Amino acid sequence: RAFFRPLQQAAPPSPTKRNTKISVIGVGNVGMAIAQTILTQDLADELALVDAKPDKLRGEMLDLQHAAAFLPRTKIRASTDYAVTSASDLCIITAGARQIAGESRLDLLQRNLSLFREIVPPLARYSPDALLLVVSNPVDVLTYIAWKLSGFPPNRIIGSGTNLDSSRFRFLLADHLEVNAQDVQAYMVGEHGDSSVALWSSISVGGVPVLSSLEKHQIGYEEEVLESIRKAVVESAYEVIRLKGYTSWAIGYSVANLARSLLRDQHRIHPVSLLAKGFYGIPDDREVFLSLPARLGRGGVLSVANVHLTDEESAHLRRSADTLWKIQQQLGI
Ligand code: 6V0
Repeated sequence: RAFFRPLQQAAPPSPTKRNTKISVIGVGNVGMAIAQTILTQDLADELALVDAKPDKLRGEMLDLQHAAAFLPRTKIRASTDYAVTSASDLCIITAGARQIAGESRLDLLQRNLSLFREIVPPLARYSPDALLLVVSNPVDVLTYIAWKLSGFPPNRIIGSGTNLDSSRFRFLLADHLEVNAQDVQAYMVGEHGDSSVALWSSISVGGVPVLSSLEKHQIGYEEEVLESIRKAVVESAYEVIRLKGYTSWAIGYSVANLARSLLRDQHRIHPVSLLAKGFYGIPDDREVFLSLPARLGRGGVLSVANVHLTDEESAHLRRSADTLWKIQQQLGI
C-alpha cells in the first residue's frame, strides 16, 4: 500500500519552474565550508560535489546528507564524473594543488593550470550557461585561466578576489570603532592577498564617510590607525593558516554571500575579480582579472562601480595588472 495517495485531477508541476543548481569542485576545507554554508542558507535546490578523491568525496556527501533532517530540502549528489554537474546555474571551483616546500609560485601555478585544464572544459561543456566562480589560489590568475579555458563571456567569470579581504577589513574596522561590521562599508580592491589596495575614501560607518568627517588634525592620526588595520588584514590570512593550517569559515560565508547576490539577482556591490582591462587606466591589451567593486546579478558581473581612486591607488592597480600580465605571459596561455 502506497504511503501517499495522489490528489485526484492534480495538474502536473509547471515546466517553467526550474531548480537552482550549484556545483562545488574540490571538497577540501574550503569547498566543504562553502557547501555547508550554501545548505544552511537554503541557496540551492540541488548541490553537486566533484573531487578527484572518490572516498573523501563520498564520505563528505554522506556526512552532509545525514544532516537532511535539520536543513532545508536540497538534493546532494557527488561524483568524480563531471556529468553530475550538468545544467548547473553556478559552478564554484575550489580545487587546488598545495604548495610543496621549495616550490616556486610559478611552478605551483603551472600545476594548477594543468588541474584547471581537467576541470574547466568539462564544466563548461555540461553547463554552457553557468556562472563560473573561482576561489582557488592564486585566484586572479586562475580566474583568467578559467576564462580562457571556458570560452565564456567575461561577465560570467568571477573570482572571489578581495571579497574576503574586504570582509576582514570591515571586521577589523568595526572592532576598532566598536560598531557592527554590517554597518561598516569599506572596500579592498586589486590583487587578492599581499598587494591588495584599501580604498580609504570608501570607508563609511552608518552612511558617514570616516575620513572626510574628521577634523584636519585628526586625519593624520586616523590614517596611521587605518594603515595598521590594512596591514593586519593582509597578515590575518597568514595568522589563521599558521594557527589552524588553513582558512575555511570566512571564505565559506563570503562565497555563499556572492552566490546569493548572483543567483537571487540581488544587484549588490561586491569587490570581486573581473576582467579589469580598460578600468582605471589599465591598458586594453592587459587581459588580467583584478578585483573592483562590481554590481552582481543573475547575469554575473552586471557593471563596475565608478568609485573614486587616488592617483596612488590607481597606479598601484596598474602595477598589479602589469605583474599579473607578465606571469600570464610566462604560463603561455
Ligand atoms: P584542500 O583542503 O587541499 O582541498 C583541495 C581539494 O581539491 C582536495 O580535496 C583535492 O582532492 C581536490 N583536487 C585536487 N585536484 C583535483 C582535481 N584535478 N579535480 C578535482 N578535485 C581536485 O585545500 P583548501 O580547501 O584548503 O583550499 C582550496 C583552495 O582555495 C586553495 O587554492 C586555497 O589557496 C584557496 N583559497 C582561496 C581563498 C580566497 O579568498 N580566494 C581563501 C582560502 C583558500
